[in-house]
Amino acid sequence: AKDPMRVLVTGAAGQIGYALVPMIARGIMLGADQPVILHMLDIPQAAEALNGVKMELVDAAFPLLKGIVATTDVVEACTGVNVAVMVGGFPRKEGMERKDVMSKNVSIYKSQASALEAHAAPNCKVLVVANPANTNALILKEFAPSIPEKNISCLTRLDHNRALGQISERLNVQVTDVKNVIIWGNHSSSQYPDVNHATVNTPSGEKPVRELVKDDEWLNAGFIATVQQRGAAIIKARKFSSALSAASSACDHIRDWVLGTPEGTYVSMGVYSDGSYGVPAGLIYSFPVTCSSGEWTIVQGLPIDEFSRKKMDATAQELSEEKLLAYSCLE
Ligand code: NAX
Repeated sequence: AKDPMRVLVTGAAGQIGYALVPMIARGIMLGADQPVILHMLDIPQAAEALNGVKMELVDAAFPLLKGIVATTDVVEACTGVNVAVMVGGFPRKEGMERKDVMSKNVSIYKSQASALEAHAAPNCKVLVVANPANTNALILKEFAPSIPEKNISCLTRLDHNRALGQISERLNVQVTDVKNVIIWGNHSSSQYPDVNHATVNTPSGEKPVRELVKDDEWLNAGFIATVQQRGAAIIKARKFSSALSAASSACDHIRDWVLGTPEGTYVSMGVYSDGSYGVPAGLIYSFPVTCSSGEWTIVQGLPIDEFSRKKMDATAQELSEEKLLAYSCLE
């Protein structure tokens, strides 16, 4: 039998945490043959709720779950973890300035970066979910200089999956037959959901999404806006933000990263830009990637048309501004 892997979930007493920890304990993130020890962190005000989540995990008697650490101590939470899913953060509240929210999250991600750097297992993989996800991941990277930058990412897989879902609904095909949509840039409404390289598996072979949809106006406007605004639509409908889909997508992100993507399929991950596709180096930006042997690689050489270029640049610009704002909070 495999040795257990330790998986940290911060903000584990929150909504996404409540959906995510049972998925991890069931083997959805790391595989049905991979035992896990869950590390759950939250803040002292949420300690009682966190303990309740721990009680439910015990009550569910998950065969793969070999241990539970539920704590408000960041060092205890980070010690020995192989995977860290950072869901905890400070939400934007009514009337708060962007700078105030950024400042709270910069200080959280700065201190959690130091704890991970000092106490996580070597080669720990980090996924930041909490918003502003790309910039929180960048701060985490800056304050954990000994963690390789390849090990720090942010979640745009939910946006990616939303794009797959929209295409599958539109064409009335199985979501598993649609692939290679791309989310470029920020996990915000400036993101660019791109279908120019996406295909559908049909009885007569793989066909481009554009050829099957035959409605460029929808693909260039309605589709993009729906994916960009989906988070807001969920809040409007449910009165709470996306949780089960965020948790499921976080599992997809880690599973593909650790276990690899299928041949010929790429997925979207927010990763440290090396300047590929003219995206400024030094931003955490969502790219199309393939994964193998626990490492992601940006898909190279995709042709980019003028429409895409503008949208990719606009979301990069927003990320550069967020980065400046985050740095101004450090002063
Ligand atoms: P909740 O408010 O339900 O949960 C957040 C939890 O984090 C709370 O239990 C809170 O006590 C805890 N927390 C706060 N500060 C902490 C700290 N310093 N250390 C540890 N825990 C801390 O929010 P939820 O709906 O679960 O969303 C969590 C985050 O995910 C938010 O920032 C949200 O904006 C972000 N999202 C990101 C998505 C993505 O695709 N990247 C999609 C879903 C979601 O909106």
